[in-house]
Amino acid sequence: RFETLIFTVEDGLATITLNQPDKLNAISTKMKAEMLTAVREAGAPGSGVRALMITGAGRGFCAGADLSEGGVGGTTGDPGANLVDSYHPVFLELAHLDMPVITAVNGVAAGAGMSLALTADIVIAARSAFFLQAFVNIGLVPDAGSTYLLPRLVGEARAKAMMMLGERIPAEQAADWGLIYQVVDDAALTETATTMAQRLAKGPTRALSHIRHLVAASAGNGYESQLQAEALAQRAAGRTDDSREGVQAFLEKRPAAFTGT
Ligand code: T3D
Repeated sequence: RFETLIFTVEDGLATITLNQPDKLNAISTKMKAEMLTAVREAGAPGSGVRALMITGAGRGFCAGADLSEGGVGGTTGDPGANLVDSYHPVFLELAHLDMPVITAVNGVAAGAGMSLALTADIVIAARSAFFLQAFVNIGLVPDAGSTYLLPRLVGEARAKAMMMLGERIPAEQAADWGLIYQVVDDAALTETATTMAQRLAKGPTRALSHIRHLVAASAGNGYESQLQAEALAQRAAGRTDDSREGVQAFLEKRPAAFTGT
């Protein structure tokens, strides 16, 4: 059904595998459209999806905008319009998902591909992967959320050095900096990330969703507003079946069986 990615759903876990390995899964116009469709399907009411994992086929995770298509920068293209028209819908759809998102970064994450990796709640990378703010190397500025996410994750000093120098940051260094959650051996990435994503797909989905939206909101909220936001989310979480089940399971000294409701 899709040409540029593989989309599967199994036991509540949706997986998008970017699948243009010859160009390190660079983001073509077609890929953006297909990503939007896939993310929307995952998030659609009644889809049964409770977690989303994004990874890449081959040796790259995603090399950012497909530069072979033309239209990126130069005198003919309008990258600003490209962003608004076709990147932002995908990235906003991802940001608004009411479920946890994991990226399994199997290789280079460059340009908007790095931005994509960082949209996840949990980023786990193969040891050979690296992160690259490639934009400056082609005379562009970081986009698709990088100027928002990166300083928050690693602080302005490291963020600006990455953005201005356009150097490769190896996965281990990225983890040391707090840019990503975990690094694992290349051979262990798929299994480790899938196990983590499956666990999230069986988690208390409503609470997990509130957690991701609360943390996102914290960037723009003052302390008092964030306390309010927590109280509202906690009221909603406290009314879920999963909350009742979690407490009951604790009292009965058994693992909780969450249903996502
Ligand atoms: O208008 C808009 O869309 C605005 C939005 C902009 C968002 C952006 O993401 S701008 C940034 C775009 N991305 C880049 O500038 C990264 C370009 N790629 C690289 O710097 C390097 O390829 C990597 C550091 C990612 C990987 O290096 P390496 O040495 O491991 O691999 P390679 O040999 O350079 O690439 C392998 C193949 O993938 C190669 O093709 P070939 O020669 O085997 O036929 C290469 O051309 C292709 N490839 C890599 N990146 C892209 C790409 N093809 C198209 N677009 C790419 N971005």
